[in-house]
Amino acid sequence: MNDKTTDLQLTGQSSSVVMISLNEERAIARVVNDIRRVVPDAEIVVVDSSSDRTAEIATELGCVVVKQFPPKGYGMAMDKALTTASRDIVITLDCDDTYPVESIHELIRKMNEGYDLVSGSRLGHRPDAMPFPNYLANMLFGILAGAICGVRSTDVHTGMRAYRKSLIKSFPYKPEGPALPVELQVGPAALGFKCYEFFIDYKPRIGESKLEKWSSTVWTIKRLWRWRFFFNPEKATVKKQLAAQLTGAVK
Ligand SMILES: Nc1nc2c(ncn2[C@@H]2O[C@H](COP(=O)(O)OP(=O)(O)O)[C@@H](O)[C@H]2O)c(=O)[nH]1
Ligand SMILES: [Mg+2]
Repeated sequence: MNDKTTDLQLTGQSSSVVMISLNEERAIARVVNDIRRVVPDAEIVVVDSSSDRTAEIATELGCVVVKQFPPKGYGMAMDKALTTASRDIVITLDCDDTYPVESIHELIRKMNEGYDLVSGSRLGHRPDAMPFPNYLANMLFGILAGAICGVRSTDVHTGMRAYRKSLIKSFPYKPEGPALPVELQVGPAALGFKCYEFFIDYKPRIGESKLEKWSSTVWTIKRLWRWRFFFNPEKATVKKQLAAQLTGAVK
């Protein structure tokens, strides 16, 4: 790939940046403007379930805004965002200014090296912006991903990732519940998609957190269990179906 092609891709030409939002009117303009500064040519998709002005602001800033109201929860909103994205590389972010937008370039660079999924882990060290109980829980979920699924990841709940659109289309995730990032990390890794993880910074949030800790913990365990590495008929079936799709046996 020549330098010009690489430069063009780093402007976000082949990327959609997708976010979901629940009452993020204080953060949305800053986040969208930061994304535009880093990847001016990227499509920006916002699935909004707010009762405040988040959707109006995102529309004024030229985002593709999909309204999902009343709110259906994290997973259903993220599913809508992932499937609305129209470009080859689909990048997720929170709409709260916590993720380092400049790291989008590293996500794109790694995707251009041929990875199907690139993940920004917040847990290189304990981020000041993450409450200690959340940090411990996230560390534990990473350990459980190894123990239950045989997948190495330090942060299965990060909201900053890049996915190949074809992965989103072919991978049979279940969107219900607040643990979709968990399934979207361990499932593809367990099925043999090419995954890469690097450490990112994590900043203090603008606005109130919408995290439901207990529900999130229960759904995390459920989703890890779905991709458990010891004998698991569901995983074996999905593997066969994917292999058949790839070889053209199933359309
Ligand atoms: N559309 C939509 N967005 C949601 C919903 N729940 C959370 N969000 C958004 O999902 C993102 C992650 O939530 P956040 O409160 O930042 O959780 P945390 O990062 O785990 O603390 C934020 O951009 C929220 O506004 C929902 O039900 N619908
Ligand atoms: Mg957040």
